[in-house]
Amino acid sequence: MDKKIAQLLASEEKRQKETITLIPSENYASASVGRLVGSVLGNKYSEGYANRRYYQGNKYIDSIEQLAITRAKSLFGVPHANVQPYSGSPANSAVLMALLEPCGSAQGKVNTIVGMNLSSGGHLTHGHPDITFSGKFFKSVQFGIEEQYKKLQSDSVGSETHDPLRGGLIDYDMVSGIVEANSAKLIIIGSTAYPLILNWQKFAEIADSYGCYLVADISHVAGLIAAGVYPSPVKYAHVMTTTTHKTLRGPRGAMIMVTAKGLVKDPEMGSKIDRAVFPGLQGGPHDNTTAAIAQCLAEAETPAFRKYGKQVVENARVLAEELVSGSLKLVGNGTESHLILVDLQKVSGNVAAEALEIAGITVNRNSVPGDKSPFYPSGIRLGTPAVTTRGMGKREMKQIAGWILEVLEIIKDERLPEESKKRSDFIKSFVRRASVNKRLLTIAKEVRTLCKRYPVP
Ligand code: DSN
Repeated sequence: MDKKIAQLLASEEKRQKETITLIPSENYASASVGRLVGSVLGNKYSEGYANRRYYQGNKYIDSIEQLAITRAKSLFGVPHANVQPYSGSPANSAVLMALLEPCGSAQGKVNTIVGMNLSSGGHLTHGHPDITFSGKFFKSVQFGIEEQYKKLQSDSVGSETHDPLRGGLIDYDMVSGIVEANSAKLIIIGSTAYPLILNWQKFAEIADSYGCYLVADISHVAGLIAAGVYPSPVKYAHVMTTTTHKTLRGPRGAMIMVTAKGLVKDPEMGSKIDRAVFPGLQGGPHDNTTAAIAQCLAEAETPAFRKYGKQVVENARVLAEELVSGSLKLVGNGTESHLILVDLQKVSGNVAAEALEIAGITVNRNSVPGDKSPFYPSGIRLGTPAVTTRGMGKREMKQIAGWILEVLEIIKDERLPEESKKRSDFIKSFVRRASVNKRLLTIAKEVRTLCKRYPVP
């Protein structure tokens, strides 16, 4: 291997081994998944679908793709699956292209989509305005949880009315009003930073009342659904999209699944989606990824994976409880999934994420409901899929929570300048100071000691 790239690979391997990954969308895939991604399957071209390819030599590729499809259908209980999308955003774009009229279409009528906004825990592809395909090619109207979140803050602790773990933070009546007022054609729902359970049934009631498609983007929770520890939208949604590398612990890829309910609404839905993926938006599928998807779906059917999913949620619950006892403020006051969103209030998410990285704990800065800038947000997002894969449990979650609380205490007086032009310099100078902070460096050493006991796969 070229020396430079080999050195960089070795450094990244070391980083992954010696630090704690709490980014909730990251995980460690199995050695078999890795082997397939790096296999000869990456040498092949196979535009089209099984038995309908544009290239010769696809005998084995056809079987691999069929196997992945059969396993996806069986694991998630759906009649149709497409395993070719390159990743989550292309998967969502294919669904919108398949089911809706974009602006500039021959029909001349752009359709409206409704999704949850980014700072409330939705995703860019759920209609984020102006800068994404979903907000540019379609009319997008978004909803958020800002009001409920504000109300929860002003309520006394333990309030009966706003116990988030009993009803979530979403105002379903408000969503219904938005769908009706805008004659929406499609609702796309899924969370990247909403820690509580989404009520699929309520979204389905809204979609069905107004004749909309309901698309459930289960990217973050697919592995939890497979393990039976998070509710599946399969009975409620028409389409489910998912990436395959998060809690599902497979390769970087994605799938689109049409449910039985989807085929009742439109028997052609499966073929419309297949055509939108290829030739609509993509070229040749990544056959190495397809094989690795087939592998991760087989892994996800095992009792060991069910145990893993249960432990992911349990670990997140323990971590959240410890952080709350340390007086941190969590969006939703806790978690019902694999992820936790900490509202840092006065400290910036950027500063906290940098300090934690110096201490050997990798998180990402994240918007909290109502935040204006995703670049300078006031939260950090944590999750337990990767540490659980390493075998960590309750005791380690308590230890990690202790380190996080300590790091946040060290930086509690750091304030991001109001003036946005000064912010980047401030963060650079903060990183310089923090990189020589003795306690942060000692925590990093303690983290390395813990990591040695829990090797990555
Ligand atoms: N980047 C993914 C995440 O971190 O949640 C979403 O696309």
